[in-house]
Amino acid sequence: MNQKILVTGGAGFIGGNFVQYMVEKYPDYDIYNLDLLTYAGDLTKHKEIENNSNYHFLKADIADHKAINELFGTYKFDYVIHFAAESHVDRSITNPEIFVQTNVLGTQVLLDAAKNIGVTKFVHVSTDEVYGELDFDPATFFTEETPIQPNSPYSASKASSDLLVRAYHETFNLPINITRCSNNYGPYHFPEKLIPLTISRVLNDQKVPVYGDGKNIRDWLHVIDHCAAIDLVMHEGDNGEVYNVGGHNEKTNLEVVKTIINTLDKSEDLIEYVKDRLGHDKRYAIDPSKLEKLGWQPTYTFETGIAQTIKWYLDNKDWWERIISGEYQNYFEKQYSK
Ligand code: NAD
Ligand code: TDX
Repeated sequence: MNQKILVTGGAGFIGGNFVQYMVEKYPDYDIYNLDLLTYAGDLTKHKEIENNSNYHFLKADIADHKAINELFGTYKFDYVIHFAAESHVDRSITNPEIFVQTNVLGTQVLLDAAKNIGVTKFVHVSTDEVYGELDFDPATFFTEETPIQPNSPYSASKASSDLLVRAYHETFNLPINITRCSNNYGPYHFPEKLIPLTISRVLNDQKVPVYGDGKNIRDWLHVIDHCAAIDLVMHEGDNGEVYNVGGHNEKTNLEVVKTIINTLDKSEDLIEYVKDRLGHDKRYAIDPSKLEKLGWQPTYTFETGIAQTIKWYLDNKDWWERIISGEYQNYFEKQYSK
């Protein structure tokens, strides 16, 4: 019988890319995309796979205990790859409650359901932000042994969910892996995040808001390299282990924004320095050597990945123009008028 893979959050950015990657790579697996379709979820991205016989969509809230247990009872999933979350740091500063509801309670509900049916593996997709921040010493990196020290309500909710996943492994022997990836970018990235926000605004000749002095550093990874890492961990990861995911692509925010402006042949005058994010982490940088030993290598450098991504946004204006013309307008005005 085909393996049944439950992908939560498969209508979002990374989960959506992962669903497409899996549907195409594994015709013998049944891929179940479970998503609540919040503001960040969108099914139009799956036009090309929605009629494939190995793709299925289930609409549900991961924090709805009854609905989730019924679905697990009906489908008896073999794997759970858990992406669904509230994912934007700025929104967690203005409205933290939903982050606890979805990221913490939702993860616990899924863990319980997975325990009850006895899955082969539960892969929890987490973030390097649970480690807190690094200073600007380029010789320092987050390893899997770095203490958990989250600074934002978003990262605190992700860290809490990581601890629950770990506890279900220790207490109930649930087979798990936790992945902690650096900042992703690529196709279908929601334009509230720095890279798609910059590309969409520069293409419309609008100012790009840069927080503080623009010198904060993020470690960027193309989303397809993240998908390949999760594919590897799901199949080969040692039970109970945490794997950091990152490709050594550290850039200041200003470097990222200037690269996009220059690639699009626009003026750097579009940069507008705005009030800093509260609790803004200085620097993230991943040591991915544990995952590399498992057999993973990224395929994109930042330079090749950002060129591919900019081209994708040029070729897919319909997708992001529809998003930024809706409720997003209210979000943007509120967020940047502070
Ligand atoms: P996203 O915001 O683009 O997508 C989240 C998806 O989850 C959406 O489709 C949304 O509808 C769905 N969702 C939200 N609440 C739900 C609920 N209660 N029930 C069911 N579905 C719900 O997020 P993303 O950027 O694709 O991130 C996916 C995961 O990867 C998150 O867990 C995030 O913490 C993690 N992560 C993200 C990054 C990054 O750079 N974006 C890096 C490392 C880890
Ligand atoms: O308008 C902006 N101006 C700006 O200067 C925005 C939206 C962001 N920034 C800065 C803040 C960060 O230093 O750019 C950097 C990147 O910001 P985001 O795109 O919001 O990402 P970040 O906060 O680093 O978190 C992302 O990576 C880790 C994802 O949103 C998380 O889900 C993931 O866990």
